[in-house]
Amino acid sequence: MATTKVEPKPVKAPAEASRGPEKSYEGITGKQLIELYRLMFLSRRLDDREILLKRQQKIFFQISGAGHEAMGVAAGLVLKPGYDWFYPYYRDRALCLSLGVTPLDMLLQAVGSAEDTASGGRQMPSHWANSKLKIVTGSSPTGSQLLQAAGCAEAGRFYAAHPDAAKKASGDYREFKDVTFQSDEITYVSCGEGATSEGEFWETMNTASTRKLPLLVCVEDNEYAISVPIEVQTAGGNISRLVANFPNFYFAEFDGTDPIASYTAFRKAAEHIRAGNGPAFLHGHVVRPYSHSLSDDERLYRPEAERREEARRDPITRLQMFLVREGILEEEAVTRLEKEVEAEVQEVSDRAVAAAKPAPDSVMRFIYSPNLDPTSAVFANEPAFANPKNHAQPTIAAATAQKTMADLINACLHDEMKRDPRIVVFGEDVADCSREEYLQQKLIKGKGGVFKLTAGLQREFGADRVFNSPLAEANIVGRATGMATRGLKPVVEIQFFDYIWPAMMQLRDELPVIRWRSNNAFSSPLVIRVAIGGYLTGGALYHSQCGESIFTHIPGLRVVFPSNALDAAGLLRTAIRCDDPVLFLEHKRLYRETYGRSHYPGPDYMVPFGKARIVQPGTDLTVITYGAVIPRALQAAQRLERELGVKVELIDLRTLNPFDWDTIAASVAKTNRALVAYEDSLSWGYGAEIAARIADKLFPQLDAPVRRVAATDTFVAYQPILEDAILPQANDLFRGMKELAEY
Ligand SMILES: Cc1ncc(C[n+]2csc(CCOP(=O)(O)OP(=O)(O)O)c2C)c(N)n1
Repeated sequence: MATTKVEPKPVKAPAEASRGPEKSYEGITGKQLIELYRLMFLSRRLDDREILLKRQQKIFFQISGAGHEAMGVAAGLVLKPGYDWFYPYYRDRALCLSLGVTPLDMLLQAVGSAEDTASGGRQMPSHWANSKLKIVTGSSPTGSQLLQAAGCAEAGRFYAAHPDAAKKASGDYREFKDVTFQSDEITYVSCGEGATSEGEFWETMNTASTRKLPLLVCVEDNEYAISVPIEVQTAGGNISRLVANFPNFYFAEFDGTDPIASYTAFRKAAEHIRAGNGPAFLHGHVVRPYSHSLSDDERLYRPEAERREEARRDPITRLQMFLVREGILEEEAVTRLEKEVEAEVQEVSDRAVAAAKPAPDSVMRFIYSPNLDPTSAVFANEPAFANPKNHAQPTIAAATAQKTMADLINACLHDEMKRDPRIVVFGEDVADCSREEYLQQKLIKGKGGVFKLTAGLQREFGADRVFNSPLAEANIVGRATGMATRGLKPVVEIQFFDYIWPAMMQLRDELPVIRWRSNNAFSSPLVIRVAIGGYLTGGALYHSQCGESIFTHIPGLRVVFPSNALDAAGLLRTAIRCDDPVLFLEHKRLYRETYGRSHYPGPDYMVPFGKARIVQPGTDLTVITYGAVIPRALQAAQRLERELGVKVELIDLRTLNPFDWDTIAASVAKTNRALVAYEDSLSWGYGAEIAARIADKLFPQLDAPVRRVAATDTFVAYQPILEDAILPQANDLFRGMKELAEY
């Protein structure tokens, strides 16, 4: 471990005879230092310009990189643009300039221009993105970039070990995903010391360490997170001390206002990583000469004396004095350089302010892939049963010779992994056995998921492609997102829907937003399989939850909820081959149910999204539902017909986002009555949206109010008597249908 505690002191050069631009300072020439100074000064002037523009109300937000410039340009000197990968923090303006983001690019984002190459006017300034330079679109949550960077690093290493996987292929998402990688590439990710308090920081350190990832984690420590000082944020006041025992890391702590000390740390870190020794952790002490952002006034919580003291460490003035003192630049030359920078900033500022604004009607662009529409006929492939005569549509009748939903999901995963070498499967317990030697020595059978849905995948495709994650759901989704950005197709598992919540930041603010916020420059198509639902007799609160409406409320995320084995196989294949992120909800109760079994439909069977299935045609009442309510509703509908002669048209939505409005509308036009049923608690549930749309759009065709049958507005209880009372049963559905038919 190479930890160096650096007290803030003036940039000091070793005493050497030669002076001037040719002299070298720990590997940086005087000439390079002049360029570093130019970039640092440019960075500061761009901040100042943005502050001015904000005051003139020409831009709408400002957050500066002031005080962090020396670390940024040092990183830029060591790392390779367009070769290494970057997940920069919002204070990394100087780094981005040194990588090749232009001042005009930056100000175009500040004004929110249509020509903003990072986001087309969709993101705040300093939310860097540049696909050519491999600067991956960043967001505002302080720690979510870290896990994605870990996934990005994993992807690079995966391609280096499996170069064939990088090849393009037609007919699925790979057609639209160019893959590049380098065997010694580095993924850079940075954050402030405040962000190290996020759990995702620790999850990233853990994974980088256990997997020896080529990841450079850089903490820019300005001792404040808005107004919260370091001693409140970090136990003992020093993050380096806390992380020092993570194995495999190169560590350095240094004065981040000194470009030479910073350069040395980055150079050594890069050597460590490129040699394949594992990740690096760099901790630079920097300053924050401006308030947190223009929305903050630090005078409210930092006394004048503290701010004056900090100003002595400003990296710009220190380097300027150093250049003059060392005879690298005459004072006159400094002035000239600064004037040139000022003129450049003025020029690009004028251009940015005059640049075209985005068109209001562009807002719907790039929520989903513009290239591959999963509702299209491309994804309508008929099943190829070995013996088609044997096949029956899902019924309640026992069909034991046929395959369960669990079988066909497993078969689909096998088929797709064989077909597509970019698929990786990971999650909690999904591997057959992490201690591979047990498998090789045939000592054990293997686990393959708590529900056995991934059984045999590791055996067939190896531990590089099928592996266990730590017990951390954000880790699973965040890493998968980073991998998918690089063109891999993670098909990850969240063991129970009830435990998806630690991943919520990644699922709400990251994964589904990446394409939209980068104006289609980046995308992360992947599949998250989640075991969901109740009716388990003893599943209780934490193994029975639904909650799909929370995810259908997220633009950019496809949500699928099959009710039978055949649909599960066909929809999962579409989910895997399509170009969007998909939440694939698998009802636990249906995994091995007799209802809805099917023969194996072959390796290319696909069901397009947004196409409902009419489970049973009818003329008197439309019932719209999905998932485990389907067999219960079918039972109720059959009883209704038997006892009252009422013919129910039962619609299985199959996918919840998108959903098949046309089928609903055609059915309601015929029956004039609609009941929406769902397993989740009634209020604010998924069916509320469907009911509202029917009431809104089909009002003239309705002979009765739109009704809903759903769970009570409670959690799901353990005792089966209570569970029965809480979740919608066939009797409840029967009652609801009867009342509506008789209305
Ligand atoms: C998850 C999350 N919580 C809160 C915020 C609001 N916020 C923005 S920046 C910030 C402080 C970040 O401090 P630090 O990581 O030390 O970086 P610095 O701004 O000091 O460079 C906070 C609380 C946020 N963006 N994301």
